[in-house]
Amino acid sequence: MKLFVKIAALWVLSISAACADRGSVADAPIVPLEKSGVAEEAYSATETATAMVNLNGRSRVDLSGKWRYIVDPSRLGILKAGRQRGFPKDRGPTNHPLIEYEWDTSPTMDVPGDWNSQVRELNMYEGMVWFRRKVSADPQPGKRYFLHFEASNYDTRVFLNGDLLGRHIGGFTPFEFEVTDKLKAGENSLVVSVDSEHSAKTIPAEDFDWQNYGGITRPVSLIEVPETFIHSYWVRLGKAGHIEVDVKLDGPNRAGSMVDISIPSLGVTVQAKTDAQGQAQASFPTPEGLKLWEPATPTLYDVKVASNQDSIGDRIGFRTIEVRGPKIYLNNKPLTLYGISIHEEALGEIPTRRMDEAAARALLGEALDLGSNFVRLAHYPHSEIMPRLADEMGLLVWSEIPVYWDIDFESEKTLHEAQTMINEMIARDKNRASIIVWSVANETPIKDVRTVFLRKLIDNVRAQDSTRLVSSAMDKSAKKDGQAENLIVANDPLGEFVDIISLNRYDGWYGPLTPAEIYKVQWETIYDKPIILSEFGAGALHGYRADPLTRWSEDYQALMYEEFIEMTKRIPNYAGMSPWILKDFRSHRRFHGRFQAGWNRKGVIDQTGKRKLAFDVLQNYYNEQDSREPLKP
Ligand code: GCB
Repeated sequence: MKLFVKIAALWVLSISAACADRGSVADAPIVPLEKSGVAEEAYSATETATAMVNLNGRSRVDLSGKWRYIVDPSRLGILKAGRQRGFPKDRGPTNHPLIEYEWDTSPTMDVPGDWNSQVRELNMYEGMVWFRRKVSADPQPGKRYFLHFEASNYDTRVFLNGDLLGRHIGGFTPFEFEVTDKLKAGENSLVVSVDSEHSAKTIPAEDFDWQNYGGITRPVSLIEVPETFIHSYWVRLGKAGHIEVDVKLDGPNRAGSMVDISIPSLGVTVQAKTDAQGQAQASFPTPEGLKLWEPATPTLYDVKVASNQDSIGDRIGFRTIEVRGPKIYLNNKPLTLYGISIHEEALGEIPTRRMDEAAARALLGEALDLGSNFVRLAHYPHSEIMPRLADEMGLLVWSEIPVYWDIDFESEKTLHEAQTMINEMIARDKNRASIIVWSVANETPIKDVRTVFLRKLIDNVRAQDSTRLVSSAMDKSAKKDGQAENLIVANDPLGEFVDIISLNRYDGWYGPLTPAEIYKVQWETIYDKPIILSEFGAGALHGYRADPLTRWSEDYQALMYEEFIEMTKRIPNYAGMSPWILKDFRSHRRFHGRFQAGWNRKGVIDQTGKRKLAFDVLQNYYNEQDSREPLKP
């Protein structure tokens, strides 16, 4: 069969991007925006399709660098009826009295990046900012071009050479627009508006406990692919002990094409033919000698997918994950999750959402040093770098969408947006063996409309992926009459639909108990399912030492960890934990002047990585449990 020596040269780029924003565009005539195709209705009418997978395997120009920006708190850059505005038009200097902006002299900031950490005045800003970058291109016949955004937070509109390409809602998942017919040879103007404001209608809504980093927070690329290209693939170990493959081609020759899938080091090559939609499936028995992926031995294989015109490689691990009764099984062996929760915020005195490989390695490296075999990537899909590194480092992953606290559960539109977030999360990461749990929400109120909403999300996840578990972090129990004060009953009706009952508990911090009274907390469950503590914790300022019953001290936090570890013995069906949280993180709802000053202090390390006493408590516990040793049958 034809192989994939199909050639790096194929991937050599024929596009070139301007290294920096070069400025100086001649005066452009003023075109009424109504005639330019940029009308307000168009903004809400556009939507994106799920983006292609695995950018690393593609021919692309990384558009990272300094982009010009304009802060637009009144959203004047969007055409308002009857007004001559519109930053999308890449005008140069002009004397027109109604056009009071000039891209070429506007300030610059780094993309990818959040504006909060880069521009002092924008530290707490929530609203609209416009960005512009010049992109030089040399489009080749027979090739297709896409502008791909790995994420921008929250509501993004993208314009190329003044035309709206589309709009994307959601701050943490990738999206792209095809620009094959719009990309000019020479210089192009790429203008992007990003609005980070949250409302009762957004996901999350207005109240959430982390810094709302705004901006084009993850990389933007101009991707070149063949006319018919490999849009996506999914290679995994299925339940029946077979390796299963799905491939999707996009382009005029997508139907009836042969695709080859190979795992050279296992001597496997198979072929499949695409259907009318460009989709092909293959399934083959698990090859002899296949080493399963698990934390102690995170084996990854080079996998290649090739079609007539395209080929792409990835590193993929194979494992199974299941729940049977109250236990979780990885590769058929009982598994306890020894984890830690992590926000997407880099270590450092000036916190940022921008995550490069070094920043991601630093966070996951701390999780490994703790002895974790598991990380909860809270509260939204993190940069793709995280699950890719987790694959390499042997960390199991929980990945979630930002349905957080109370959102507009009544709204069809909100449901649609949440479904899109799930689809985009799964599409991007389904080849990552490390991800074992898709979670649809965090701490939502118990009410029917919520349960119906989340059940639809869960059904959507299950329809797409039967090789992972589904959960949702819960915190409430429906109280029974006469229930003892310190009794926690895992009985949220949502529990019926998830695989793992995950509970966030803050006894000893938000409730009336002190850490010394946590021994009084008792547990019951109505579900024959595994229970994990998806959060617990206490705020502590690094370096503040005091009596263990003094709030905000490291000693108080350490005692809480000891008591919660002890409490796990009283939790029925106990299957693991991901305490809250690895690192102190920025949050605008943390007002305590002395101890918080805008930081949630529940980290077991502070923002620069200094470890608190609780780190040692957790590390000792995990090491005593042989948390990273090979699993036993
Ligand atoms: C929670 C939330 C988490 C908060 C944490 C806290 O229950 O899930 O997002 O940051 O509590 O520190 O209060």
